[in-house]
Amino acid sequence: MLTAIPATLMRGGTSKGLFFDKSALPEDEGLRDRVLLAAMGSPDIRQIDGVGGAHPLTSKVAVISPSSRDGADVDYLFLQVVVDKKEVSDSQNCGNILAGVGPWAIDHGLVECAGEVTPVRIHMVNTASIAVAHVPTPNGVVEYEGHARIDGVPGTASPILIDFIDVAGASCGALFPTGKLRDTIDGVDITCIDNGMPVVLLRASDFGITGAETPGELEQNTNLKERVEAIRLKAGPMMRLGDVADKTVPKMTLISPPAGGGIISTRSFIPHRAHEAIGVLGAVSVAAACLALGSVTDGIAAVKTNASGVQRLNIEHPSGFFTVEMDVQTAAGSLAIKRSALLRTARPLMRGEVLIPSTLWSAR
Ligand code: NQM
Repeated sequence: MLTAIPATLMRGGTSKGLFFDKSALPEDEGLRDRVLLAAMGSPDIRQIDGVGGAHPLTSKVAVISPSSRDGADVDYLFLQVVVDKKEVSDSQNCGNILAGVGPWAIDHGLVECAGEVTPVRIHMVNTASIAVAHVPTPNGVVEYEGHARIDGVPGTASPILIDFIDVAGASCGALFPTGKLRDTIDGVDITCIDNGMPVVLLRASDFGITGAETPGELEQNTNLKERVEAIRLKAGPMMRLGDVADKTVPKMTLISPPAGGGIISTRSFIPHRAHEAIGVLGAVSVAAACLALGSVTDGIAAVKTNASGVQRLNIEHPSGFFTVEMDVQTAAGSLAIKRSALLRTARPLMRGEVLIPSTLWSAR
C-alpha cells in the first residue's frame, strides 16, 4: 500500500521543490529523510522513481510550520535531497525556495492577508535567521501572476521582495569566518565569506579559464573540478564548518571582471554541479565580498568599496543578472551589513499528495 502525504510542488526563484506542512511528515528525522528520498526518487541520477528533477536545483524541500520563535510568523526548514546519494542535508539554507514560503504559508492559512502586500516574517531554521517576504495579496489571496521578471526563469510573475536582516555569519559565526579577507590554499588566493551562505570566491584566471564558460563546459573540466574541490575541503574547516566532504557548503564561486554592465561575473559550483545562475544567498554573499576592500574581488569588481549606505549591485551569472540591494556601514576598514534585499518570483506548479511505498517504513 502506498502512503499519501499532502505536498505542493513549487517553483521558488530559479529552483523547484516539494513544500510540506511539518505535521504531515514523520517526526522521526531518519524516517522523515527516507520519506523525502523516496518522494524525490533518490539516490538515482535520473530520480526516475520520484518527482525530483535530477539536479540539485530541482531536488529541494521546504518544511513549514507555525513559528516557534517570537517575532516570526512561520518556521522554514530547508532540506537538500541529494540526487545520487542516500542523503538529505540541512547544512545549508536556500533563498530561492524561500521565495515560495510566504505564498505557501498564506495559501495554507498560516498567515492572514494584510492588504495589498502581506509581509511574512520567516524564521529560517537552518541558520536561525529572519527573512521578511513581501507577498502581493491585492484581492485577499496570493496573486501569483504579474509582470516581474527574474533571469533564469522564462516569462513573468508577481514580484516577491525579500529582506534579509541578520544573515551575516549565519552559518559560520562571522562574515569573514577565517578572520581574514583573503587566504591562500594550494597557492590560490581566496576569500571565504558568509553573508547568509558560506561561499569561497576564487579568481577564474587562477585556473586558466576566462570565467565566461557555460555551466556545461565547467562540468566537463575535470581538472578544474578536482582543484576546486581540493580547495573546498581545506576551506571548510577554516570556515568553522568542520569536515565538508559530505556537506553541500561552502559553495565555490569563480569570479572574473564584469562583461555585461554588472559589477562582477560569476560561475558557481554548488558545490559539485555548476549553477545555471547563482543562489540567492550565494549572490548576497558574493555582493558583500565585492564591497570589502582587500578581498579577492579587488581589481575585478566594478564597485565602490568601503562606502556606507545603500547600493544596488548587479551580479552577472550564466543566465543573466542577479540584483542585490545592500545597506552597509563601513568604519576603519570593517564592513557591517545592515540589510540585504532582492526580488524573486514563485509559483505553485501542482498541489496533491506524494505517494510513498510501504516497504520504506520498515527499511533502514
Ligand atoms: O544561495 C543553490 C539555489 C541555491 C541556493 C545552491 C540558494 C541560495 O539556487 O540562497 O538559493 O547553492 O545550492 O536554489
